[in-house]
Amino acid sequence: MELNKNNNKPTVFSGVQPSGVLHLGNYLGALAQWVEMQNQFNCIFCVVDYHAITVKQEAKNLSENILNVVKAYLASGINPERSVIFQQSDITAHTELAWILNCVARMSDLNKMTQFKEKGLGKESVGVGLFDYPVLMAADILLYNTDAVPVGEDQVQHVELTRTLAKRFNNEYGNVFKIPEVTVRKQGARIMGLDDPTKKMSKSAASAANYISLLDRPEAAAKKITRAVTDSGSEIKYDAKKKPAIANLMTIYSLLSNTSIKELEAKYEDKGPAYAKASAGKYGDFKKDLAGVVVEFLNEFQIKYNSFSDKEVKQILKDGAEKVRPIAEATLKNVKNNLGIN
Ligand code: AQP
Repeated sequence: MELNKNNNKPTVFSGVQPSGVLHLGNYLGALAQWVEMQNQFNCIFCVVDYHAITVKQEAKNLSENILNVVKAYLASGINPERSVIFQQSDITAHTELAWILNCVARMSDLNKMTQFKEKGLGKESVGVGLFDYPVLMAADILLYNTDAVPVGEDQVQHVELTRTLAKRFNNEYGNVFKIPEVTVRKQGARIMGLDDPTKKMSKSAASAANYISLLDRPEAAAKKITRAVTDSGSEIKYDAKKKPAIANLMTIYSLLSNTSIKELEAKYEDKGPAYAKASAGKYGDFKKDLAGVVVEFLNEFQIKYNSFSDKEVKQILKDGAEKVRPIAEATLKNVKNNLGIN
């Protein structure tokens, strides 16, 4: 891949933390969007391992999860011939730039971020790394002259902070950073928990009933769909406010089966109250079909996922680091020049 050399394509940068097995929310909110972008952009996809350690990780799990995230990228359709895949900690410029941006960020900027508050909820204290996570994310993005950052809705606030820090640095020390735009999918930007449609699907959720992991056994995933919380009533109608659980299930169904919400509403129009009397119960027909769609998706995904060896993945990460290192180092050099510390 040429990366900013022989083409005028804009650059996309995004990443996933290797903090556990990826779930349908990660896939539908982020990875599926990345796959679509590969044609129009120079894409750089990172495994953000330094972000993962903002919450305690077991060393053995972390090293496995790093490789597993890459396998999930590949199984989703990220093509290493067209996109660069690399590991954040392989490029030291990320942590160097994060320190510099720490000196540009204000406590008041970070205090506005909601993620550390949510993740710190119920804990005695919050780690400095978790509080500072958005600054490291800003460094990740800004090192690569990024034009667009495709993320799920929960990360939008962090990309906005990135823009603030980049503009502030440019104003105070001279123009170095390109100001990136955030891109969020219209549908799927916030997949909610199956056990609680008021909270986002999350890999660190307390209960496995919250999420469908991309590596869940398909039959187990089907059970999770059957047991997913639903709303009162029995109509299959998209209404995110009044029927958040059904709206969430419809979003998953729509994206995985490439069927519009309108088509789904039409398909299940007569299957509400009448069907409720049948054995499968309320929303039964809809959930049964959705379970089938999820099973089919997971079967296909997991066949691809299991076809990649650790050796192959390590080579992809090594090649990726070699491709991005010169870009990161050039940006860092410009930053240091402007600061007077080269
Ligand atoms: N529920 C979600 N719906 C849509 N998109 C989502 N993303 C995460 N959850 C959802 C998007 O997935 C990408 C990678 O996320 P991450 O690894 O950076 O972790 P996260 O955003 O903190 O959420 P997770 O995956 O649930 O991890 P934990 O529980 O460890 O915090 C991002 O683009 C994110 O927006």
